[in-house]
Amino acid sequence: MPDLVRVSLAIDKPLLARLERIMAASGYTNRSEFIRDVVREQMVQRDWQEDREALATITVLFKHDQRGLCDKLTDLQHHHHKEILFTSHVHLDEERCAEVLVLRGRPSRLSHIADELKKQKGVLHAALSVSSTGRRIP
Ligand code: NI
Repeated sequence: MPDLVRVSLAIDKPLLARLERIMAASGYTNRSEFIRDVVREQMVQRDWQEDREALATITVLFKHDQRGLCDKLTDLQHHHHKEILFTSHVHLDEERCAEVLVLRGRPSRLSHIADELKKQKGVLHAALSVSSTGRRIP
C-alpha cells in the first residue's frame, strides 16, 4: 500500500450523518475506504467530462430475428474496431440475444458507439457503463 497520510476534516453533523447512511447502505464499514472510492469515482467522472481515454462496457439486448440487425451490429463493430477490445454474444432464449462489448477510447467516441447501437431497429435495450483505464487513478 502506498504511504498513507492521516487527515482530519470538518463536516457538519447532518452531512456526516448522511455520509454514514450512504456508507452503510453501500456496505462500507471503513470510512477511509469509502472516501477513497468516492474520490476515485470523481476522477472517473472527470475523465469522462474532459474526454480523456477511458474504459467502458456496452450491453446490448436485441431480437436476433429482426431483419438485417445481426449484420448491421457486426458492421458497426467492425467500423469501430479501434475502440472495441472484446465482444461476447449470449443466446438468451429462442428470440433474444445479448452482446457485451468492452471498449477503450475517448468517452465521446464510446458514447457515440453506444448511441449508434441503441438506435438500431430491433435493439430492445443498450446500456453504457463507464469506467477508467486506471492509469491516472492511484
Ligand atoms: Ni444469439
